[in-house]
Amino acid sequence: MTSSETDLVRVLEADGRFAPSPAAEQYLPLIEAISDAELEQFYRDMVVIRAIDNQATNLQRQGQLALWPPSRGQEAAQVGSARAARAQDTLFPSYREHAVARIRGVDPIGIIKLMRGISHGGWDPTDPANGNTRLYTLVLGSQVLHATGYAMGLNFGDRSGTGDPERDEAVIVYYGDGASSQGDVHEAMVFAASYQTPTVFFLQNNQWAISVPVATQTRVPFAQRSAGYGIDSIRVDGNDVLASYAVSRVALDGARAGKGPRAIEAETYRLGAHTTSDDPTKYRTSDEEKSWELRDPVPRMRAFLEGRGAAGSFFAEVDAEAAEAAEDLRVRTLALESPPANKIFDHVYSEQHPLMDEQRAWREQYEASFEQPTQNGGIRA
Ligand SMILES: Cc1ncc(C[n+]2csc(CCOP(=O)(O)OP(=O)(O)O)c2C)c(N)n1
Repeated sequence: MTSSETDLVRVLEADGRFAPSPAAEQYLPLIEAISDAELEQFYRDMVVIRAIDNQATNLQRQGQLALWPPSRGQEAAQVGSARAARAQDTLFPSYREHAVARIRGVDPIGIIKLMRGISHGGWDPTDPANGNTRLYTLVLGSQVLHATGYAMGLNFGDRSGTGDPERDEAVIVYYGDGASSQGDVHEAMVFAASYQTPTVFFLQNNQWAISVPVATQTRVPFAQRSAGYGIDSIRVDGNDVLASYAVSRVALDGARAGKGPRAIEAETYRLGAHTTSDDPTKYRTSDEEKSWELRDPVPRMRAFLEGRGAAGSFFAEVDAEAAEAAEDLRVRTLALESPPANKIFDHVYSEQHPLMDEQRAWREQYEASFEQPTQNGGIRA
């Protein structure tokens, strides 16, 4: 990697000290304007989602979920960017944007239902309560094309770049370093640059695509790649919530104002496993893990707030809220019931479809065959 530290936007050191990097200079007025209440909210967001994430990981281990992709370590990248979005913006997540989804109003039980295998989507992306958050996408990179197409639609509909910041909309799409090797991401960037769509490409570089290290995915920092498409690109310390917020604010404001697409590469680290099906000890060293634990975004922000004089009672209150949110999720997960099996045919097509009717009927007949009396009068097992 030729990745250089000098172009990285960072304002918080690993120990929470406020020490802006040269690249952070232009963002300082924005960062200094963040209110105390907002700073506390950033911290609260990160702590609560971490507790929810731990709970979901435990639920998977206890057989309640088929799978869970942990977000531990990536909270600052997600919270900063999601808090930077305006209510009218549309967000296209990948599959571990739990903090993003929660901030936009998605109830985490929707993610649980998806990972338990009892829902095809998890939530209704058109319900205003879900803050314009599209569904999780497990096919790597496809949401990047969806986001760019959606952003193109905003241009066609005069919903972006009209000069009215209260109305103008932008799109932010999340994807990973591994996903960036998919053709979809490159096609989306060519298209976005050609048509100047209001898309913000938010790449969380968490250093690994399951067991494939980032050095295999790219020879140059990802921000250089997107710049090569003619897209304004920036690298940010993704474990610094303030830096993530500031670069996302500027990128989204620019996209919304009609200045074309922007790309952000957030340098972060997946502290947990890729998913609960993965064992990272097979491919990464504990030294690497420890070095990133020292850059954990949550204690970093806590140290910053303590340095500004935040009261111990504030941290206790946040911990209590997080514990309550996690417990609430556990209780509601254990109470979930499976939908009727035939529901699987309901949303394959948006309207009734003869093939689905046929398959539904076949399945009903198959189930009923278990109930048919046998010749000796018993019930066939
Ligand atoms: C098109 C496609 N190919 C392969 C996979 C299998 N797969 C799931 S996650 C993953 C690695 C993704 O890594 P990255 O994009 O860095 O995201 P991360 O999971 O690290 O957040 C792969 C190869 C997939 N889901 N979709």
